[in-house]
Amino acid sequence: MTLKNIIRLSILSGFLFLILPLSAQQKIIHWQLEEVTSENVLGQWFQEASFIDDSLNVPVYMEEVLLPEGSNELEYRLTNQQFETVEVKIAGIGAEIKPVITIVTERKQKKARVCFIPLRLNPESGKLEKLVSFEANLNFLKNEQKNITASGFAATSVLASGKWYKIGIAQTGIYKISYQNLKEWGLNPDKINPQTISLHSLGGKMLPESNSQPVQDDLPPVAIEVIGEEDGVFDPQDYILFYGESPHKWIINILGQKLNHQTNLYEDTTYYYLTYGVQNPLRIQDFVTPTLSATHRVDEYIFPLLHENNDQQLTKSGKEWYGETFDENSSQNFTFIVPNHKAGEKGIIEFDVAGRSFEANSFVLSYNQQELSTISLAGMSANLMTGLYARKGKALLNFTPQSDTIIFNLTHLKNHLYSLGYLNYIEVNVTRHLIFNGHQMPFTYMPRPQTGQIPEISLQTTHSDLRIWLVDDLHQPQNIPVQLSDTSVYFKIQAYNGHYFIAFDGSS
Ligand SMILES: [Ca+2]
Ligand SMILES: [Ca+2]
Repeated sequence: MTLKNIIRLSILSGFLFLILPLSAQQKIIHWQLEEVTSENVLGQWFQEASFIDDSLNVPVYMEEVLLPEGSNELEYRLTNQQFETVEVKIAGIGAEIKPVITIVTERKQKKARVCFIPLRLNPESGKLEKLVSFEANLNFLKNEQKNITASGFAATSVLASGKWYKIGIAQTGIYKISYQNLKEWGLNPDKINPQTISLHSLGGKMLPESNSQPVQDDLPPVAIEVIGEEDGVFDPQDYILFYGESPHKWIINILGQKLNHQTNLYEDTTYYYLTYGVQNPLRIQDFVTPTLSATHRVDEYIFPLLHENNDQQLTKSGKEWYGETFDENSSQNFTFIVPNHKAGEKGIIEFDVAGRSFEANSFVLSYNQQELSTISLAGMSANLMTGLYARKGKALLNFTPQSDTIIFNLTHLKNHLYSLGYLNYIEVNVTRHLIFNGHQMPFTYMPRPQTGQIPEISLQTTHSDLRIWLVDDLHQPQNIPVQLSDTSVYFKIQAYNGHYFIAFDGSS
């Protein structure tokens, strides 16, 4: 079997925590008045604000806490809270301030990101109040040794019983868990009935940014395939296959005939939880092929690529993180590899930048020595107290790839020594021939205007045992029974909307 191994393995058998020394910090929130005044708009801002909550239009407090070695959870409690009344009405603010804590790994460093809206509705007066100071009580929690029965989770959680093994994945793909993997994780596969193995995950969704929105705190099951489970014995050659999805997603955009990237702002890992001893756990089912005749044949697909580094935040009011800086290094190249690109088909490129300069400045994007697009940015005043730190710009355009290797040049043009440019991201969508490449290959079906609704999708390959799963629903992937010709596998599907697939090579 040549499937990808589990990339990042974090095995947590049970969740018992050791508590490291407690620390309390006095915090003050420096509120400032803004010009906006209206009964339903909070005309206030505070220096410590990190971004605006989209749904409530109020600033959000964010704090990042480095986790000490060995600690992987943070408990954050607010005590000695001091409030002042605010004369506005905002629906959706609760009586209590509830921090949302997300553990993120950035540059191999584990951090807890604590976010909350520093507002509450005083249940007695019925008035809105802003938090002006509080004491932050931090408990660094540590996951203890292996093989401890779970405790410490909500009683309603599926995690409350049985033994749980946590698997972290960073890339979308088919993952294989072997007999040997289970042994390495401290399980005894000889004593496990493979028919009772169950996998669970939330699937790497972004947590709602508003703490008034509910967070799903239980883990739905994910359908898996367990090869060799029929006899009820986990033999050394038996294994588990599952579809794991990265927290960073690609979303089919039929109108734009492209895939839109959706970067998860808080996580770069999706966690899957494996357990056993479950009655009727979910298994992968076969997809039911439509009986109607195919309306057209499809042998190409739109392949998306993203260049995005999220290393720095520019504006206090923005959630956006930026990557490369254009300083003295004002011209940089970006390379994208598109195996089997379809010659003559137009690609779509979107790039997003920011400039910080007293004077007008611009970004020029070129391909093959030809200018494709210019983004012009106006100069800005240097008053950082207004929160305006940089001006943003974005462009979407077509280009025609000339080869499988595509190199773009991005140059920041400026007149002032202290002008700085920043790249947010470059997103590229290019048409590829549907030819199986590597050991596994995610692909999508994108409906086009004026085509029928029963495409016959044909994937060129020499593997007679190539498998394809339909993965529209990451909790319920379906196995597609494919037909074979000498050079391809093919199948029909009813397609009013786009579909997500993954092909993988099941040869040993
Ligand atoms: Ca078996
Ligand atoms: Ca970004």
